[in-house]
Amino acid sequence: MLEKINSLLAEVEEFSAKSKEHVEEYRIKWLSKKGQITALFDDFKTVAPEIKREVGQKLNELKIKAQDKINAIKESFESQNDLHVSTQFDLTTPSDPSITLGSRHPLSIVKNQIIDVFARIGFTVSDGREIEDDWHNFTALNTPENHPARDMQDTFYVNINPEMVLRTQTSSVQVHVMESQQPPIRTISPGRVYRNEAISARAHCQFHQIEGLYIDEHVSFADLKQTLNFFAKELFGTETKIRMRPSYFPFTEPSAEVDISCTLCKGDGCNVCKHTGWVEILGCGMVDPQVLDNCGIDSKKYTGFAFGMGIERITMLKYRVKDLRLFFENDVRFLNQFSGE
Ligand code: 2U9
Repeated sequence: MLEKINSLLAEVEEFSAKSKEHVEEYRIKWLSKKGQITALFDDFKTVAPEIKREVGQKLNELKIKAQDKINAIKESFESQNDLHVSTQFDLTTPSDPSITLGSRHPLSIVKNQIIDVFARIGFTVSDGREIEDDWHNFTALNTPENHPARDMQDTFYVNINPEMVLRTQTSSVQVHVMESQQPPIRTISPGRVYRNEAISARAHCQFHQIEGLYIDEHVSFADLKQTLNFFAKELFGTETKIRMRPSYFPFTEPSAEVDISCTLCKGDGCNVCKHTGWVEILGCGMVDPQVLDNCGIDSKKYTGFAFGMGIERITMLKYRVKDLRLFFENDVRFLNQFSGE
């Protein structure tokens, strides 16, 4: 019996197969119910006790080697097959022209352009929550309880306890920033805001803002003006001029509204600028010292400027979009016209 086992061991070691069918043929020959190795296990019962140990070990070795050899050859045929399948595709074939790529939403394109401009002069981006408490959306920003901005007509209230609001401005994000870090702070906050307004071509109950904040020692109105001058030229073209008009916001003092020279008529007067030569793009001002103190920043040591703009408004100006509702309808005939990062 030992002789038979040794001869089969030699056969297994030398075995190589030309095809999957050939391997299967040998699996049946050696290991199936009627196979040679299975038959040897049956004969093993009759082996004399004094050589049983030696024969048993050899028989087990034979069975394991045969199984390993069959499995290894089978696997090598299967991986060759995978390789063959993958090389059936021509990876250089141009893609199906009927599959069109999507494009970025115009509001995202303009938002990213604005972020890029401010990133170039050291502003970071701060994100925050859309459902805010009264302190971060109103009180810290110097908006007293009877201020019209808090009116039910303007603000969406969320009826949970304590009462929360859908943020009406992204400056709430910057209140969190000021509460958690000391100056220098130079950050912008892009995001969606909500106001309870009737939907029309010029207004919506949701829109997008970018608000900016710069706080350090000796920050002045001149810094604000230069920053916004740089921004306007970068976004609308180097020939763009800005002008500032006095205004009022509860969180800034003094406050101003900023116009740019009309991008369409270059200041000569047209329908877009209502024949004034100027178009309003944002609001700004020096952060009210009370707001700094509210957020744990020493207003005797630090000053700061802030500004805020509506992304829809800037996008409408840049791309001459006449109806704000188009931004929210997801009509591909409108969206297809925009490309960019
Ligand atoms: C902090 C303090 C003050 C941000 C500012 C404006 C002026 C402004 C409007 C423009 C059009 C909002 O989208 S809009 O309706 N915003 O005019 N925003 S100053 O002031 C801040 C910001 C953060 C801590």
